[in-house]
Amino acid sequence: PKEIFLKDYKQPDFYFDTVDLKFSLGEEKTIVSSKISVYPRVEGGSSPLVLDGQDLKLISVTIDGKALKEEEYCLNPRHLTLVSPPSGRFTLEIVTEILPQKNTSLEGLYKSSSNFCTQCEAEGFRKITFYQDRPDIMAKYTCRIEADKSLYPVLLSNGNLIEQGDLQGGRHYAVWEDPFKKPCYLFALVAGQLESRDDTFITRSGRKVLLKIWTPAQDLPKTAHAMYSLKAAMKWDEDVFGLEYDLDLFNIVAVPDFNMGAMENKSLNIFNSKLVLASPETASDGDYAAILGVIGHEYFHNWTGNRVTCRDWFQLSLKEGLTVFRDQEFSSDMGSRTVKRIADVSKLRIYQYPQDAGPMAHPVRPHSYIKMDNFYTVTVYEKGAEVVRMYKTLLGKEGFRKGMDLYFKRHDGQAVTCEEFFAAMRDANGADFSNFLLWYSQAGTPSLKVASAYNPEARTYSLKFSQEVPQTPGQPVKEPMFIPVAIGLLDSTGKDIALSSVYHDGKLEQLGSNSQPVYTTILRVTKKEEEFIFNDISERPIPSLLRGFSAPVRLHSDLTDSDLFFLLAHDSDEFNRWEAGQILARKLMLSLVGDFQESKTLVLNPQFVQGLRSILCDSSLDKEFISKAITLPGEGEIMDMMEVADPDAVHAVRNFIRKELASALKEEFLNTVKSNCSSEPYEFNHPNMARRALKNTALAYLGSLSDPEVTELLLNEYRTATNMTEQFAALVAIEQKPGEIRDQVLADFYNKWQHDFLVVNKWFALQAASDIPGNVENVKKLLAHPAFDLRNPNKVYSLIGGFCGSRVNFHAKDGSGYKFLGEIVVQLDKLNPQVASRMVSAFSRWKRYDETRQNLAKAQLEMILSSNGLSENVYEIASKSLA
Ligand code: HT7
Ligand code: ZN
Repeated sequence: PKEIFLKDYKQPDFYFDTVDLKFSLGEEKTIVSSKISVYPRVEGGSSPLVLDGQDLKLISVTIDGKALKEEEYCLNPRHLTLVSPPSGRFTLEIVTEILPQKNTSLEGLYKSSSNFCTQCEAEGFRKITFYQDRPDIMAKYTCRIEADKSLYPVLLSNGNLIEQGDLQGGRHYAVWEDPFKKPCYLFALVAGQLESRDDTFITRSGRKVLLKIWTPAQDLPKTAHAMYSLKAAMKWDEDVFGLEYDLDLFNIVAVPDFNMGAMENKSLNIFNSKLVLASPETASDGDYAAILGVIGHEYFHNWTGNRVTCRDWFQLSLKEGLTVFRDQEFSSDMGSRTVKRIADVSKLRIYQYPQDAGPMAHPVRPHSYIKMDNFYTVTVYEKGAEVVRMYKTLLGKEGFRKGMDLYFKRHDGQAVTCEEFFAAMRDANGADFSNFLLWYSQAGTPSLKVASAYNPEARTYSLKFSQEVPQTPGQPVKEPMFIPVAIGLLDSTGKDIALSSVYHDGKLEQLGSNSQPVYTTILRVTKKEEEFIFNDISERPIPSLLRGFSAPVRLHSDLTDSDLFFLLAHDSDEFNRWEAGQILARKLMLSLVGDFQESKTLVLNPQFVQGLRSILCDSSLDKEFISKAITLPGEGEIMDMMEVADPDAVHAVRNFIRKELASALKEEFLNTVKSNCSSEPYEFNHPNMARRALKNTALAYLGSLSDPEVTELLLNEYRTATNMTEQFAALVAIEQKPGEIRDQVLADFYNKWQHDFLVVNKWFALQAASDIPGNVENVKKLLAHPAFDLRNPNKVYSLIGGFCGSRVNFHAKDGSGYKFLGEIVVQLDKLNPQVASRMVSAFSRWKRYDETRQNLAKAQLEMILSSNGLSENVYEIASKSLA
């Protein structure tokens, strides 16, 4: 397989300005005709025109109406090359035949249930027709669709519907025209039996936009929340960024077979049904929140991605990092900012930090790839969003908005790079960002150490920072990064100290005054070692470091346990209150893991129990915050901190602490459950979600006890729940204990929900991730369950992905979990390489484990690599994992 490098980027030799597509959709084959107006970058040049194409049958190719002779083009499995095209403008017409019904890769044109749909990002358009499939080719499109009228009554594409009518033989057609230039990855087509929920949005300039959400008729009642989310997103983008929707129609289509979450095709977003369909009975609060965020995300792409797009795929974070940041902010504004920040930082730590420390580590802007699909990663998305957040932290809300305005003013209608975004932020604010661009090019999570010293005589408080960026594949030597550290200092009563000035790098900087006190300031750490000295500090303060998680780094401070308990109780930065509790819990868990490995009796620190009790019982705190604050760090996070990851020890210790807390705080947890019950109908709003989150966390703790009173309570909760959030939480708690009750309740749940595939996926995921010993056998049985289908990505993510998330069973020391995954990956790769490569990633950190596990996992990776006809997708992940 060929590796593609950022440094090799070249401007295209030819541009396209209009593209007229015609699809004749059939039951066996589909004929695609394209008419492209082509012009060379340099008039009179003599370059060949190389078009990408995959799995296409070429029917004809003409230039300016003349069919090309055989010697005038070259065809191979990946390209159609026009050997010497005209040196001026010309019209290229190509006819191809494709087989969407046989396309199980779910990229290009494919069938989902009985409907046609497309997925072109990143490089799926080349499976539809021969084209320069790269984002810097931007053209205006029309699209004519012809199909059987009874099978496909609805025909959709980008832009505006300009013509429709009937044809002979029971067929009909529709013609769509998109007035905006776009890269081909934003092209979309949908044809099928669908109905729409309709609504309107009046933009702030008074234009009326028709909004349509399309699903099979029976699912329409479940689209109300998606419509609410879309309207909220449209309003938010106007309010916060002044960005208005630019067409009179916005379509969303929900499809059950989709490799990722959703796709931002211009005015025709296509969504995985999971992220559109919701009712209180079938979707949890988590699902509702995800729908809000993803509907927002795809809508926000209309400006950050579509109007201004990427020059090449290395710049993916330009649109994805920025748009994740925008959806995070949107969700924060719609709910609780602190809780959203905690959720986003947890996601970063649980998924991105391990990637940054493993064989697939890559910069936010990767330097190379074999298959671009493999770079839709948490690094590009989530770390990319943290990079955008740092601009905002450094510039403030107004400064950031100025930067965004300039970015659109300069680049609307263009395909640009991350430097252009950086320059807009810098120029709009006259800012000095020193070496900030390193965040795009250096992989690895920086480690930041802080040592503090108080000088009572001088009334100064010093913080000495030292940073280290770890080695990552291909990057053995790193430079120091620009790390914005938001900091506050607490006095002995827990109040924020007003910061007057800070001395740094030979300069004194004034921070606040009596009339304008400053309680949080941003230190710009840019060197390997650096000291900041705060003046006029009258007592030894407790520092609240990296407030709001102001940079994606691993922070190592010299805070003592008592400092951390103090911050947990008093910090005005709620994020850091949570963080203090997490640091304490991580320390505690690691020390108990050591005890477990030395076969010592485990004893839980009573101060920790007391700390959690006081959080749990503090009625002044937000309930969702309490739920997060009393949740222990995940097993993965603890394993990441160990020299050699020991899944059994970490699992045993986490369970031990959970049980100890549950029995010590049983009364408190029971009261929490009781006082957070409600017979009101389900509502998706922060107070209600927070109430349910707290109640469910308490139930989960109680579920770890072997206590008939608790079992009765859980069963009652399960039976009487009127919404999925509460019913599923009870089921999860019951699932922890193997036995007859567990089996009966799982069977009952399936019987109740077997008609709803999204709920059945939850049922698969719960059982797959179970910690009950030897669960691999159960998962194998579920593979043969009539509701399972290896061709549907959601089902694969639930059952196989769910299983890989279970530390004890996936990492079983007999290798049964690894063998199971290895065999499935080979099978899956034949159907859907993108999904198979996501699954094979579960092996990528095999070197973190003991020798026995290493050998077992390595053998599976080798087996996968030696299998016949392996896709480039899986090859890239498996080979990099072994390197
Ligand atoms: N921009 C979208 C990316 C996407 C995708 C990428 C590769 C393969 C399949 C895909 N489906 C969607 C999603 C997003 O907004 O981030
Ligand atoms: Zn996106």
